[in-house]
Amino acid sequence: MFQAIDQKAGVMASIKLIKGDITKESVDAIVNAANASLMGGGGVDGAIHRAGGPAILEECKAIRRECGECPTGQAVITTAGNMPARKVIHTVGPIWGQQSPEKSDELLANCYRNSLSLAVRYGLKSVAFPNISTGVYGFPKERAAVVAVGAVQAFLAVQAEIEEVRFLCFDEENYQLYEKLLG
Ligand code: AR6
Repeated sequence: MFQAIDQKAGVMASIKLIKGDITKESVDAIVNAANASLMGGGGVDGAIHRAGGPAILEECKAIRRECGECPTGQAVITTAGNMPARKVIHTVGPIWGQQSPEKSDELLANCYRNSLSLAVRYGLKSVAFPNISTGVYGFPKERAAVVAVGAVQAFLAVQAEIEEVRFLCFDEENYQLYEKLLG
């Protein structure tokens, strides 16, 4: 376990690194690496919709009707359906190569920041993240890990609400990268 100091409250928010399947995590919210349509897909998005059941897609459809597509870097929230988590926060990572590397970093950091902000707004205290954009969207894994850890640590350093963040690494390469960064 790795810890970040909360400067405002003087309490510690913990960062945990876990190798495994995010759909099995018992946390207040798991984050989904979705696409702008919010209509599901492959990778972790497919796994979350399969494990959570149709209630997630129903809520995604309602969000689409009300708000349209989800822009890159933004986040929305639904039920977690049948999964142990209480909520799913759906965020849309950048597709590597669609903008400059620097802009991609900023958009990816926005995914982590906006997901945590949404969690705070809903009173959710523990959040598990997958390695957003590092699958189908092709973001270089090491670069994405640096952005993810930096964005989460910076967020936790100036807030009092989130108590625990888990990085869920599905593949060994990502796990090793995060271990190096957090160790
Ligand atoms: N638990 C945790 N991580 C997982 C799981 C799981 N069950 N399954 C895969 N991963 P990706 P992206 C990891 O492709 O790159 C979808 O079709 C995987 O090893 O799921 O953001 C969406 O609908 C990788 O490290 O998401 C979008 O169209 C990470 O999750 C598009 O893919 C992200 O890989 C989003 O692409």
